[in-house]
This record gives sequence, structure tokens and C-alpha cells, in this order.
Amino acid sequence: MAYTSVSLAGEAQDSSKLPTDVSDGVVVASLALLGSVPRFTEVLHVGRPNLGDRQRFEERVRGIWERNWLTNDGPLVREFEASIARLLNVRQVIAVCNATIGLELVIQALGLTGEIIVPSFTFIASVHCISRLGLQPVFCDCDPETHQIDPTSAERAIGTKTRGILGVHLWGEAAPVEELQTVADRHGIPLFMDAAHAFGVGHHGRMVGSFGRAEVFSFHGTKFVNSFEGGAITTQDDELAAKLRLMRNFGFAGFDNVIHSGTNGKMSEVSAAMGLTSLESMDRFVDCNRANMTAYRQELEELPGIRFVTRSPNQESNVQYVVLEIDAASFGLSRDQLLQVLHAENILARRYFYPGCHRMPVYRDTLSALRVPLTNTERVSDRILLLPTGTAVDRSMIQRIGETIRTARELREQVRMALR
Ligand code: T4K
Repeated sequence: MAYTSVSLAGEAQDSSKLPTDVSDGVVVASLALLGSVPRFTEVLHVGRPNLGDRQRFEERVRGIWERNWLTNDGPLVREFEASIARLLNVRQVIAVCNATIGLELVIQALGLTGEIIVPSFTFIASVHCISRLGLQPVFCDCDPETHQIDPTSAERAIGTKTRGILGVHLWGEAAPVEELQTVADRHGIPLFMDAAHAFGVGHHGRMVGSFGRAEVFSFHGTKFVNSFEGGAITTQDDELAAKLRLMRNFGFAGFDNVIHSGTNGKMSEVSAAMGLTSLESMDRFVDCNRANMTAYRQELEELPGIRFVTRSPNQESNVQYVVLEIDAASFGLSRDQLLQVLHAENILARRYFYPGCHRMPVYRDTLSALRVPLTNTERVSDRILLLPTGTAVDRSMIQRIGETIRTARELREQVRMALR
């Protein structure tokens, strides 16, 4: 009996459970959701860390041991900050324990009160950092093609109590920062950026890191450059930087002398060791992300109902996310039906940032009426699908993921029946 070109390519499969659908004497591929064995024996995650050179990391950890200096503005933290400053061509870098605390520090250092404009289509930390400080997040919409914050919507959301705009660079690309800056200037309020996704990103020949009053990067384990947990605030403003350094360390200006409010926002030496090691492999990580993206496009681009998120022109992306939109009418399955197909195969695709921050239980009931329509946010949230990438994923895995998605489309009626 012959196998079609879409025969199963999974690993360690139990042949007794292989699909037995036969058409004209040909066995066709099936799906775990329909009873066959999953294509992957191990779960494939979105966000599996990229690891740099282990030996280089261990050498750095040995240094930490010898110096017996673990945290509090240590030599590796300073080296990490200096490396970032050079790479991004920015005056000031303040390493912090994570991006969420970094954002809170910026809001406090800028002395903001009242309302802050923020896109609803973002990771929840961009909103929590505002509300946890007692300020009011006011949501604006995103661009339907690129998913970046929409400056027109941001401007419409500004009210009499608005004191700032928190823009977000999404998906390893830059937000429309020039337009956002124009809006901020017109209203005399500061713009600052959540750059958690945008490390190493170039925008019109300038690196993300020096836009707005300050930008905040994340080096969480799931980011393409990581320091286990960690982040960095970047700014061109020396005075603001000095304040942020104080605030990162409880406001201490020397022993027994607290001159500013503050918190514990410090990065540890072991995190900086990982961050420096990660930086050394950054080009390899980007090359790998690029190759993965090309492979995904070859597998899926022609498939009806699948759209890759639009890349803005003049951008140097770090390509750390593979972002699709699923159009249920042309694909034949909704995003959530496809998600179930993929999860059954141990492909843990994600639907960041469903359902949009304004529809999350934590904000849905407590916010007063929304100021601007969030139509694009809701539409994108209901269609978005992120696939695994990074160094943990290779071409053969992407081929199997592509084959799964094509099979899901071919067997869409059976899938719909099974999920009924
Ligand atoms: N602003 C934006 C726009 C952000 O996207 C984020 C964070 C922030 C601000 C805040 O930055 P930080 O304060 O974290 O520095 C993940 C990350 O936890 C989160 O950092 C990230 N954005 C967000 C987009 O994704 P989760 O909850 O969806 O995924 P998580 O952490 O459970 O990890 C995803 C998968 O990765 C896991 O299922 C397994 C795998 N994994 C994860 C870790 C940490 C591993 O295999 N090994 C690991 O060590 O939020």
C-alpha cells in the first residue's frame, strides 16, 4: 500500500495507531485529535530559551565565585550595561531584575500620575505596571496589519487627565515611534516605550533603545536574548538615569542615606553572566529565527486563510516570534479549532495576547467605559496564532508543523465534527 506525500513524519510512533484512512489504496495522514499518535513525543513550546555558550557562562560564574560578589551593581552587571549601550548606541543603560519592575521605575521616575495611554493588544505587564502604581490605564487600539499601537487611536484616547503614553514595540519590530512622539509632543506629555520584544531591533537606521524618554527591554528566559530573568532601561537623559539608578536600589545614596523612594530592582551577577553570554550568541539566534521564518513561509504562505503578520518597511527585526492570523472562513477551521489540533500533536502554539487586556477579567469589570473602539485588538486577538521558533526548533520540525496545519485544513470537516 502506498503512502501519500503527506504521510506521517512523527517520531517514535506506534504503528498500530497510525491513521488508516484509505482513499484509492493510499493511506493519508491523520491527526492526533482524530485518534492517531501525536507527531511530537515531546511538547514544542513557544518561548523555549535560546542558550549561549555554556563554557563562557561557566567561566563567568567561576569569576562570581572568586570575587564573592553576587549582586548590587557588580562588575558583570556593569559590563552588561556597557555592552548594551554600545550595541544600541544609547547613553544610559540601567539593568534591572525584569522589565515589569523597569516599567514601574520609569513611571515613578517621570513622576507620572493620572491616566496613561497604553495599547490593549500587549502582554498584561504593560498594563499592570500602570495600575499597580495607582494610575489609570486607558486603552487604545492597534494596527490591524502590523499589530503595533495605532497613534491615531492613541491620540483619540487622550483626555484631560492623561499624563503619558506607554507605547509597545511588538513581535521583534518597532512601533511607529515617530508618529507617537508627534502625538506626545502635541499634547505635552512624555512618551516611553515597552521594548520587551525589541532588543537588537533597528528602525530607519536607528536602534530601538533611544526613542521616547526611556525604553524598557526584557531579558526573560523566553526572550531571544535572555538573562534568566532581567531587563534594562535605556535613556538618553542622564538626570533620569541617575534617578533610576537610585530607585533601583531602594533610593540609597551610600550607607544609611536614603534620598529617594525606591524598590529592589537590581539585576544579579548570575543574570548578567547569562545576559553577556546570550549577547555573544545574538547573531546566531537571529540567523536561526530568520531561517525558521523562511521555512515557515515556505510551508504555510500559500495556504488559504493563513496570513503572516505584516512586517513594517525599514525595520531590522530580531524575528523572535512567528505570528499568524487565521481566517476561519477561508481556512475552514477557527483559530481555536486549529489550536486544539496543534496541542493534540504536542505543538503548544499560543494565542498571545488573547483576549486583549481590556477583556481580561482583571480589567474588564473595573474599567470605566472604554474611550476609543478596540475593534482591531478584538479582531486580531480572535485570529492570532504564534508558532514555536528559536534554537529549539529546526527545519524538520517546521516541516512537520506545516504538514500538520495542511492536514488540519484537508480534514477540516472531520476536525469540526470531532470538536463538536
Ligand atoms: N511587556 C511585554 C510586551 C512582554 O511581552 C513582557 C513579557 C513584559 C512586558 C514583561 O517582561 P518581564 O517582566 O517578564 O521581563 C511569557 C513570558 O513569561 C513573558 O516574559 C513574556 N512577556 C510573554 C510574552 O511570554 P507566558 O506566561 O505566556 O509564558 P511562560 O513564561 O510560561 O513561558 C512560555 C513557555 O516557554 C513555557 O510554556 C515553557 C517554555 N519555557 C519557559 C521558561 C521560562 C521553557 O522551556 N523554559 C523556561 O525557562 O509569558
